Amino acid sequence: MNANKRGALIVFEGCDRCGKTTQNRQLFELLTGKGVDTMQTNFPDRSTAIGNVINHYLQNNQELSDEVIHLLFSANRWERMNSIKKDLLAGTTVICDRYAYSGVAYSVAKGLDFNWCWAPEIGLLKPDAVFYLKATPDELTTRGNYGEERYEKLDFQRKVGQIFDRFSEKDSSYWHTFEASKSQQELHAQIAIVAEKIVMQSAEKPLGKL
Ligand code: DGP
Ligand code: NA
Ligand code: NA
Repeated sequence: MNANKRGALIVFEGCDRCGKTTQNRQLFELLTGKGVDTMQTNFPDRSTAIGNVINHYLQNNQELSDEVIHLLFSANRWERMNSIKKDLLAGTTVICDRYAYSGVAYSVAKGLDFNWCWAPEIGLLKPDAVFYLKATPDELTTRGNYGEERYEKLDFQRKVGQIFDRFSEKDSSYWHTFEASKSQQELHAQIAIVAEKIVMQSAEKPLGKL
């Protein structure tokens, strides 16, 4: 690829079980198939030392205060920033499952202050686009067969969804909302159209910060 052109940072956000991981993979396969140098990543990154603590917390094997786990999730993003930045500048498009918005949504849903939650995310790389897979409350009910992890409870997921809705209104210049209730194929087709535009446009723009 042209060494002067950077890759795009594309983030998927949404409640648990919204279909994000599948869409992330399908987008990766599509872009790669079209010759776009692309990599996939996700947060939390459970492979690091901090990620290991987060993993124990999510599996309910370790109790931590809401503030402490919040800062660890944020630190887990910060510890990956230099390498993601390097990839983007080398021309690789990075598709990321969850980001700072999950950080805020899950903690605000517990009752923490929105601005306090956002503060440690300030300065992270700014996504060129956030693809929000929005599930209706009804749909969350039918998908309610959640697993064993800490946050997989219906009333909690409803609150998380409300915070994502708030971001999608506030940051509408780069948030793109898709109805998670659509079929996998239909969603993929819609996402693909937007993603290809974002990849082209981002190549010419400087990287931003949150
Ligand atoms: P996932 O691997 O995408 O299923 O994420 C695991 C769980 O962690 C999921 O319930 C969402 C939650 N989560 C992801 N990022 C954050 C974060 O930054 N802060 C908090 N509190 N929870 C998060
Ligand atoms: Na999950
Ligand atoms: Na994930």
